[in-house]
Amino acid sequence: VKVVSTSATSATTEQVPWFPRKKSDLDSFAEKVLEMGEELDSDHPGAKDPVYRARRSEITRLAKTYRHGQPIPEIKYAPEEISTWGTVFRNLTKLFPTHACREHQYVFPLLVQNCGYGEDNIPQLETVSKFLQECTGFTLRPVMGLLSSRDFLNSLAFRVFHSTQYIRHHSKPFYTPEPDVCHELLGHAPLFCDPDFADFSQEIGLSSLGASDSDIEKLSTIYWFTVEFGLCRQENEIRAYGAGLLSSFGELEYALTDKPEKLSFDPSKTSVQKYIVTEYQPIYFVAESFKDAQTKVREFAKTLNRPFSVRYNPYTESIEVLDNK
Ligand code: HBI
Ligand code: FE
Repeated sequence: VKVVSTSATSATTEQVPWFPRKKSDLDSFAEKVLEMGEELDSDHPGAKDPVYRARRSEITRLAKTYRHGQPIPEIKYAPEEISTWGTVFRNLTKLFPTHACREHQYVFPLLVQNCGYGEDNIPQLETVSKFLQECTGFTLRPVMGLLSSRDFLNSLAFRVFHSTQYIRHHSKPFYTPEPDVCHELLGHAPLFCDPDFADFSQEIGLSSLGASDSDIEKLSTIYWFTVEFGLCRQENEIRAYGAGLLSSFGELEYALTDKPEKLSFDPSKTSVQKYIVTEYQPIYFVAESFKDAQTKVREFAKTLNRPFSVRYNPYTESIEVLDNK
């Protein structure tokens, strides 16, 4: 971790991990992907398919050279890719009416109308990004693959969501070991249209700026149990809002049964809950509302050891560092 002084503040001279101060600083993350950006793990369904690998490289190369302010390159998806999307789309949309939270259900038809969501079309990130911008000011930014938790969370402070643009391998339409365009557009994008969810996500991002490694770990865990696998209470029912659930036919169904344990979302407990990434979750956390979750994260952030607080200035698209906590 690079370390800099928070020189914008007078009283604070402590050294804190570097963090982006303006939106264009996110450009420095473009080439720092953790794994699978260019190479695929041996257990990846596409690892032994040279055609798939070449296609992926073609798409990730564009993400690598993308810079802030540019339009997101259009991808002409091949019939086989569209067919994979269609399979995922058809199955998930069957479950949404009974399993997705109200915010997801509200916006999904609007994405169909305005952004080309449909069984026969993979929407373009640029189209979706513009729509999100109009809803909540969130934008998408193409990414080669997994970023470090720190970089990924930091970008949420700017209302920027890093999104992959390639699709999972056609041999396993219901499985992907990493984010892909189905996960981003069917799971994540609809929620970023909701103002309270957008505020909640940005709150996690703001808390992560200049945070210690152990606090990043806690915030990542909160992110995991909310933005990825969160459940919420709505009119005496439990519904899903986490993108990992909303983009997985099997786990979405399972999560609302009485098999897994369901605990109330409480950052001090949620942030230290152990989890597995390779199987369905044995435990989920239930939020009362996105507003309530945001307030709880903000209170929790005050308990982290960071000698300053931050504020996002939307006019300059930059972070202001404040002396007081
Ligand atoms: N990078 N591109 C990308 N997409 C994610 O969803 C993602 C990431 N890096 C880390 C991460 N998610 C989470 O596991 C948390 O650590 C934030
Ligand atoms: Fe995700």
